[in-house]
Amino acid sequence: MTTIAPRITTVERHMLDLNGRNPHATPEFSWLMSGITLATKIIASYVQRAGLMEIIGEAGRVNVQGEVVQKLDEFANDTLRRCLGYRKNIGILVSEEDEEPHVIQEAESGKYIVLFDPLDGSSNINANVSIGTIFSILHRDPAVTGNDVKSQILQPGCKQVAAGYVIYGSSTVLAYTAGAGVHMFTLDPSIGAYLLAEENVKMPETGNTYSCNEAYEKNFPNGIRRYLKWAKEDGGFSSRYIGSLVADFHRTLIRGGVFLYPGTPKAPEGKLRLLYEANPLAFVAEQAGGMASDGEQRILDKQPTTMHQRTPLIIGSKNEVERVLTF
Ligand code: P6P
Repeated sequence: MTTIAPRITTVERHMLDLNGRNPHATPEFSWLMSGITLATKIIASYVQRAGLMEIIGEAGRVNVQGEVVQKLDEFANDTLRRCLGYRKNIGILVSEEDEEPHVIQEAESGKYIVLFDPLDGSSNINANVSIGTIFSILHRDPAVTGNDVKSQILQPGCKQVAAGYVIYGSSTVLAYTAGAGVHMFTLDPSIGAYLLAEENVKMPETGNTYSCNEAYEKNFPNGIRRYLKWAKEDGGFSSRYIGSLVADFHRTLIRGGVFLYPGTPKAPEGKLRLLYEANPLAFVAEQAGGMASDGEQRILDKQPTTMHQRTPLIIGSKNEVERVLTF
C-alpha cells in the first residue's frame, strides 16, 4: 500500500476539521477566519518589506504615483477592514485605530463582531522588533435588540467565540483558539498558506521568567513590587521584556513565565486595552492551560463599560500568575 505523505493542514482545513469538535467552528466561521488570514498575509508582506520601503524612501512620504504611503498601522487597519468588510456574516468591526465601530451588516445576517488591534507595537517596526495583529470574535448578543451597537460590543471576554494573534517576526506565526485548544500555524510565504505547526499548544505551568517594564517599578502597586523583589532575590527569576505585547506574550506561551503590565497612580488601568488585547490573549492563555488576571479578577469575567477601556494585565503560566496574586 502506498504510504500517503503526512497531510498538509492549512489553517482553513484545520478550522473545517474542528467542525463538530467546536460548535462555533462552522464553515461560515471558517469563511470569516479566512478574512483574517488573508489580511494578515497581506500585512506580513508589507511588514517584511517595511525596512526596504524605508530604504527606497517610500514609507511615510509621497511615492512616485504621488500617493502618500500610509503608516504601517493605518495600512494594517485598512487591510483588515477591506478583507473583513465584505464577509456577509460579519456585522460589526471594532479597531484600536478607530474611535467608533463600523456596522457593516444589520443584525439578521451579520452575526459576528470582529475586534482587533491591527498592528500592535508598530512603534517598534523601525527597530526591526517583532510586532503583531491581535483579534477577538464575538457573536452579536441576540438579547440586545435594535441598533444599540455599543452594548452589542461590550460583552465580557468569556463570551468570545474565537481569538488569536499573528506575530510578524523571523517567521509569521498565527495562533488561534475557537474554544477547543490553541493551534499554531507558520506562514509559508512561497505558497501564501498558513501551515499547521502545532496543535493543542500548552503553556508550561511554571516558568522562571517575569516580563514587565521595570522603569515603572516604583509606581507599581505594592503587591507587584513585593512579587518582583521576591522574583529577583529569592525566586532566581530572569527578566525578559521586548516591549511588544504580542512578542512578549508569544514567548510566555511557548516558554512559560509571567507578563505583567500593572496600573500606576498616573494610569490606574494600565496601558493595554481590554477588548482587543487582554481579552483575546487571555482566551488563548486559558485555552493553553495558563491564566490571566487584572490583579483583582479573571480578565475574561470583566464586564466592559467602554470600547477602548484599558486594564491592568497579569498573564502567563498558571502557577506564576497565582503566585503573583498571593503577593
Ligand atoms: P511600555 C507597544 O507600544 C505596546 O502597546 C505593547 O505592544 C507593549 O506591550 C507596550 O505598549 C509597551 O509599553 O510602556 O513598556 O513602552
